[in-house]
Amino acid sequence: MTGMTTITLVQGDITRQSADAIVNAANSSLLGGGGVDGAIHRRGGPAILEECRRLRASKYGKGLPTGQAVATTAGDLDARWVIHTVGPVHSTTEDRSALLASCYRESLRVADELGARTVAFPAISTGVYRWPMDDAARIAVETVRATDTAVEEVRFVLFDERAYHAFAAQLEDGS
Ligand code: AR6
Repeated sequence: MTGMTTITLVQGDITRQSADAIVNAANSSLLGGGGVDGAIHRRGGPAILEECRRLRASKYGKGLPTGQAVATTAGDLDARWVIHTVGPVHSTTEDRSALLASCYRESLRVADELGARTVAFPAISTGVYRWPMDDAARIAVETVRATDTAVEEVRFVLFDERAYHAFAAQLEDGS
């Protein structure tokens, strides 16, 4: 299953991307929120929420645990699937970085199950969940590099210039 995964960076709105799968920085409820989550449900339309509700009524009655990932339709987005993952809230007293790494690894595992070859990720946990951008970029890039996946392109879609440069600095390091 090992292939060559290329990491690319784009500055912009992830809901404008064309990819096999777009990753959502969701919360455990799977029922929407602000940030990337709000944007994905707005632009993707009600089909995504409908499928999320079905997941809550079946496999994820208690919600999707932090660090895990699950796929739904991408609705009206230019993608086949949305992969929802729940990042950890940043803590200054507890190291939750393994959970943040798990979001990337589990999303890629789900992408492999689906047969997705191009996957767009936001900078998970760096918004409402307050993870410092440089550290989040390091964890994201290191985890993708260390993950055995058939995904050919991992595209990080960064909302602003600061996030873009944080990820670019990580790519220059040890690539
Ligand atoms: N495209 C790309 N990146 C974006 C976009 C967009 N359209 N909008 C925001 N970002 P966040 P989290 C950036 O808050 O920290 C939601 O309420 C943003 O600048 O979306 O994992 C969920 O329901 C930041 O760098 O996700 C959860 O409750 C990054 O995406 C909670 O927020 C992630 O910010 C999840 O918080």
